[in-house]
This record gives sequence, structure tokens and C-alpha cells, in this order.
Amino acid sequence: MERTFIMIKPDGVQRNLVGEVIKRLEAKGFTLVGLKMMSVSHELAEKHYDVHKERPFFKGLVEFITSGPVVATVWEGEGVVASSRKIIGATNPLAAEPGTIRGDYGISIGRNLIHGSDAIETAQREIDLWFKDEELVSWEPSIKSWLYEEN
Ligand code: DAT
Ligand code: MG
Repeated sequence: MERTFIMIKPDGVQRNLVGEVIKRLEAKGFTLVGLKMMSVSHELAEKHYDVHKERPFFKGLVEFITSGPVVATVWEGEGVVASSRKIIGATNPLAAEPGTIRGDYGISIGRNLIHGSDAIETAQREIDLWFKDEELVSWEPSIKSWLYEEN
């Protein structure tokens, strides 16, 4: 089953939106298989945002993500990578549609509350980067037959 990495950034934690983010993904029907609150090291932040290392905002991004606790999560479900990106909304919260997390709660691109993997391969890389195998829990939701037509 497809998995994705979703992180509530320091602004999301400070603004008490951890529960709201988890609630939306749970309500959609996705399955939480990994969850931890943590401080992010400089090294992990730089690895995570490696694709952006040449961008002018890279330094600020790494500084921000290491500035306070984050909540790192892994979610499972059919189409979860693309669907959770839609639930999160566009990178710039002012451009993000109302009804999305960034559209409902954010204003600035540098304070857009949440990270979500942008493709299946990226998700695998990010899950491996942020979680040890033993920190992920495979479980079968008992409501599965009410979410999926076939099991
Ligand atoms: P996303 O988080 O939607 O995947 P991204 O991968 O393009 O967006 O960028 C990663 C993060 O970097 C983004 O969440 C916020 C920051 N960022 C992106 N573009 C920026 C910009 N033009 N100015 C400042 N920060 C930016
Ligand atoms: Mg991205």
C-alpha cells in the first residue's frame, strides 16, 4: 500500500494545529502508521531539503525547520501521496484554496505549516530519512471494507 511522509512544521506545532492536521488525514480515511514529535538536527534538515540547496531560501528554510519541535508522520492509503498534497494545498498559502490546510490556516510561504512528499519516490526517500523501520507500525484498520470497495 502507498505511503507518504507528512510533517507538521514548527509553525504548525506552535499554532496548535497538530490535531487539526491529523484529524483531516484520519477523517479522509488514511491510516497513520508512524508518528513522532522531535527536534530536527541541522544535518537532517539539510538532507530533507537537499533538492532546494541551491535556492536562495534554503538557509532560511533549514533555520526555520530546526527552530522548534516538529511532528513527523507517515500515512498509508490508496493514492495517499497525491491526495494528501491536495489536502495540504498549494505551497503559497495565499494561493492555496480555502478548504486546504494551508488555504485555511496560512499566509506566508515561509510559514506554510506542513510538509508533504510530492511523489511516490520522494515519499520513500523521506520515510527512510525520518523513520527507522521499527518506528513504523503496519496495522489493518477494521473499517477498511467501508473505505475500499475491494480488499
Ligand atoms: P512544498 O512544501 O509545497 O512541497 P517546495 O518543495 O517547492 O514546496 O518548497 C519547500 C519549502 O520551501 C516550502 O514549503 C516553503 C519553502 N519555499 C518554497 N518556495 C519558497 C520561496 N519562493 N520563498 C521562500 N520559501 C519558499
Ligand atoms: Mg516539496
